Formats: sequence, structure tokens, C-alpha cells
Amino acid sequence: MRIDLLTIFPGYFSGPLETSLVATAQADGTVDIRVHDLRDWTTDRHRSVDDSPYGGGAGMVMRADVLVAAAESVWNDVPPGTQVAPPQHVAGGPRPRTVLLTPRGRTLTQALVRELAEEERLVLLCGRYEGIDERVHDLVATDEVSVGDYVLMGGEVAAAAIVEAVVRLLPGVLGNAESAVLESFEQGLLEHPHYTRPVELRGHTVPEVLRSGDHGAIAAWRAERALERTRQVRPDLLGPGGT
Ligand code: 6GU
Repeated sequence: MRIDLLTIFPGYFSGPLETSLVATAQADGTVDIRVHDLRDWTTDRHRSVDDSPYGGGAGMVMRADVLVAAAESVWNDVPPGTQVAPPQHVAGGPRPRTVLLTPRGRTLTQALVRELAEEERLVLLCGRYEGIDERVHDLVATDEVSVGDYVLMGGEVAAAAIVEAVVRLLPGVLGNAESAVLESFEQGLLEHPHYTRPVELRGHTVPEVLRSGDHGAIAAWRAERALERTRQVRPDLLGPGGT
């Protein structure tokens, strides 16, 4: 898979992309991640990616002309400044899945992550400032995604979250194929508790059943604990009635 990140803070991604399994997945060719600086598509002396809003009001708005030009270049894999004709065109087929990260998007779920992980290419466009010119929504984004009901200063953290969630589903990234399936949410529940050694710590002991060797009893205990935890913390995952 190839992932292109469009941001005004390219340096932000050096940590997340150079760490752990995401770094390994790039090194072994499982994923090709490219970070682009949106300012490379500006044409004015100040390299402005934002401007004041029509109609007035506080704050700045990200410019559609810069974002559309950047998306067209990245879609077609051509350098900044290259004209794409006709506009909006993508050589060789439909535009890649292009996700605009914005608090007004639909909330990221594991179901959407699974869907995104099936794509050949992903383009993640990080919003900044108070808003984004509506024509970016019209002309560029195939999806608009938020990572929760709170407001960040920009979409970079959200894009990094998508990269992690998607890359871990790519073939060969997780050592144990099972662990991708058994994690929280893949079964619609939060995870059961985990324990490793020592068996006793400051008076807290590992539940007897986990040391019993009775795999049926262990599976039943885990299922119960997962359900109990989900009821307590995320009853919404259980649907109406809480079953
Ligand atoms: Cl994607 N962007 C911003 N700015 N805030 C958010 C978000 C995204 N998701 C949740 N809050």
C-alpha cells in the first residue's frame, strides 16, 4: 500500500513513521509512506496556505486552490507546479481514496479502518486553522474523518492514528495473525484483562483460572470479563438492551 500525507507540518510525522512496526513495514516494502509539505504548492511570496474568510469572522481558512493543486499532483504522482489537465483528472483511473481529517467528519471506527486497509493508495489531508474552504470538500475529499468528539489543533494526530490503525492490518505486519482479530473492537467488545508474571504483586494476584490450564474455563472467563468491562465502560457498543 502507498500512503501520502499532506500537511503544513511535515516534521510532525518523523516520530510516528520512524517508530516500531510502522518503520518496519516501510523498510520491508509493505507500505510506502510519503509526507508532503502543502507549502510546496503555494505560489505567493509568503507561501500562504490560508486566508481570511469571506463573510468575515475570526480565524483563517485553508485555501482550496493550494489544496486542490496538491491533491492533483499527489494523485498523479507529479511534482508541485505540474499542470494536470483536465482539472481533477487522475491518470489511469479513479482518484485514490482521499481522506480529509476534520472534526466535522464521521468518527473513525475499526470497520472504516478495515475498509481503508483494502485500498491500493490512501491520501490523508490534514486540516489546520479554523476551517477549510468548502471546495476542498467538494473537489478533493472522498471521505471526511474525525477521531472523536473533541477538537485538536489540526488533523496530524488523526492522520497518524489512521496510519497506525491501517498499517497494523496489512499482511505480515503483526507477528501473530490471531492478535489482529482478537483485539478490542474486532469482536465488538473491549478486551478481557491480561496478566503476565509475577503471579503476585503488592497483594494483587493473577486470577486462579488463568493458571488452571483449563482452556474452556479460561475462554469462558475471558468472554465474561470482556462483556462486563464493555457494559461498564462502553455500553453503547452492546446496542439497545446492553446484550
Ligand atoms: Cl481529524 N481534526 C481536528 N482538528 N480535530 C479533531 C479531529 C480531526 N478529530 C477529532 N478532533
